[in-house]
Amino acid sequence: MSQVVNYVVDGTIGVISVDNPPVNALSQPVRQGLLDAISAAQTDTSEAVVIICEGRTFIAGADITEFGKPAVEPMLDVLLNTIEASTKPVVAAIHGTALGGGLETALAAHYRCAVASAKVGLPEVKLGLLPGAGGTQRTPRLIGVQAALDLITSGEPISAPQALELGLIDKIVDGDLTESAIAWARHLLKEGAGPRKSSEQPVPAFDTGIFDKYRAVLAKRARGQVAPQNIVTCVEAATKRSFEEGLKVERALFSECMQSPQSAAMRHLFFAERQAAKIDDLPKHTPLRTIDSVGIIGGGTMGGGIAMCFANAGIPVTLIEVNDDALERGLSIVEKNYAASVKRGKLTDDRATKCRTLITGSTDYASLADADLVIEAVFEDPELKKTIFARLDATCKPGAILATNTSYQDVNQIAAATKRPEDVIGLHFFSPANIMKLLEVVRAEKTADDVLATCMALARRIRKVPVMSRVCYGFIGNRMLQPYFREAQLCLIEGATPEQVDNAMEAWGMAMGPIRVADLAGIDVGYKARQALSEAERGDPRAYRVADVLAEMGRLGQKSGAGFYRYDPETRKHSSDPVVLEIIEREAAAFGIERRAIPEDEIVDRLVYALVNEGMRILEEGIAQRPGDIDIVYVYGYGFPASRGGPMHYADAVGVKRVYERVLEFSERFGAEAWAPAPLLVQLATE
Ligand code: 3H9
Repeated sequence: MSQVVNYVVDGTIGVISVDNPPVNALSQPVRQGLLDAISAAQTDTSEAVVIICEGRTFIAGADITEFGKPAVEPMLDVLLNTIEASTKPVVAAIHGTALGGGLETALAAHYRCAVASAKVGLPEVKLGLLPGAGGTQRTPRLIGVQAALDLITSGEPISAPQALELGLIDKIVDGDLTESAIAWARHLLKEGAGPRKSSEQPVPAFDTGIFDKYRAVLAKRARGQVAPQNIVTCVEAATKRSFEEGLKVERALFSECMQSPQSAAMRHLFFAERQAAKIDDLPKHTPLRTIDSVGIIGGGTMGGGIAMCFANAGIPVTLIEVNDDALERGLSIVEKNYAASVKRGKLTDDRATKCRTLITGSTDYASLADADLVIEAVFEDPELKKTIFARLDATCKPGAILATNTSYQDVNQIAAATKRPEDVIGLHFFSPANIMKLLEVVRAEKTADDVLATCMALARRIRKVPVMSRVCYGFIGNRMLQPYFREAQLCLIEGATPEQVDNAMEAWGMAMGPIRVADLAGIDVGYKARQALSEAERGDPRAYRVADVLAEMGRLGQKSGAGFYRYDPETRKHSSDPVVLEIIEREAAAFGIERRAIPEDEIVDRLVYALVNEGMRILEEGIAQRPGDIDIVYVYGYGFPASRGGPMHYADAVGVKRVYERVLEFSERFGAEAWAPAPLLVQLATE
């Protein structure tokens, strides 16, 4: 037997166990081992077979590191067909997460049991793929078309009890899984239950219009993505063709997905996300500080959202506000957010109440004396932040971590307001903080190793994706946003309308166009920030004049009902506003700009390459550890399309040389001040 698959016969039961840490992925030796074991079981004294896994989980899928390399036999679909063809009944025994090819393995078995805590799912779509080993054919046969489409197109795992209800698994077992599975297999034998092939079950009745409905919904929800549409085609094939013919459709469409740049981008993100959690220069076993209680200064939208993140993870929070009124307002926002989560079906009433009771309020800093971590989340006033940190220094216990949620301020200076700069760090949450997955962890010059390591680990506890940034104005994300917004505004004044800019970027894949983002964030935010800067620091006036005019007119964006667009007070739906176009034309004339039609690809290239060029600088300066970290920031924090892999991956996919040439062209046309290519871009393009 191979080292990663063990096979023993226990009386009448053959037990195949997979042991391929960390997640029992189906790498070649596992496939071979499974094939050898199931083949051996056909001729030995066993009467039934159990497939089970060692370690923390059942098989979590195909081995993603093998993707993009030449395929090595045995192929997974062939192996699974062999398992299903077993003349002796096969039982899959699931714990942890049976995902992708792992769940497909279980579906090829004849019976499935799981511990109650197990989760099962087909997350391939998140890698730009579809289940490629029979999953799209067996699943609808077992749970019906609609449930199959939901499971496979969302990629979200479901719990064992949900899977039981759907009919995806047969039984939930208590106690030791191996013993329970063997006992069940014996019971099945006693009952005379033979092999029961998923592939031979008829697909339950369904509404024939369902496929077109899903195609339309997915065309919106997963704009431009190949895999979700291909999944619908595969599931449809399961209802119209034989199992064997359906498998052929699945194989062809799986291979189309695998070769698409979209899947390459999404697989890159899978590994980039895991890599981002690692800090290269931290000793591996850096001890962590204990975080059992959190204080938050500022009960605004941000503070309240951050409080919810911790409460949702079971960590008690004390919210500090300046007076009772403000505190009440803050707590009532939290209350409303929880009610909204319950309404959307994200939380049960019971769970929301439990989380809500973990958040208490106070107007007295003394309540923070025992907090393990305090996060300051007040508005962006550097002096106020320093005052708060001096107070925290005087109040908090030794060893408490003092964090700021600033989006722009210098964390080194904030740290210098305390006598313990080693305990100070930036934790930059994104709004709405209880929903957005990104957390920029800002490592200041004196931040202690254990403080950094604790915050990176804590991020995972509160279900965030952490990325470390060093200190600079705006850190990774907001710093790159500046040239991106600059180009969006320049496109406006040079000739595009707000719709043209937004439509170009949204058609390209951004979740929201930059002009609508500006309206959502509030035009006054940038306006106020500019007021604090000198003329020289504000940069090219053509890039902010229109926004300034709007802000001075009280058109602050969505919150005031109008900004670059008008907003319906009820639905918040945006519509274009001729007044804005007049303002743009007037300001363009004042600058002596002759407006012209700007091609869509120019809009996209200017905005995206502005991100890339700044990203290169961020890398050179060591603000980000690696290009993948920047990609994670943009995909999780700024609505950059995952199917393009983030700005840095996109630059690679397009070819850095091509990016460089376009940047040079922009530099000639629009000026070297904005478009001087980053030295790293030059180096990579000319190497
Ligand atoms: C598929 O199955 C296609 C088939 O339909 C058809 C084929 C023909 N492969 O996430 P973690 C590594 S597509 C290789 O930190 P957790 C991961 O990189 C696949 N490596 O742990 C990390 O390495 P490192 C469908 C994998 O406990 C380490 O394991 N399946 C794979 O937070 C620990 O991972 C999926 O998409 C893999 N499949 O979460 C499931 N999975 O330590 C993907 C993980 O060097 N995996 N690694 O950074 C997951 O969702 C999570 O890893 C899981 C565990 C929930 C399992």
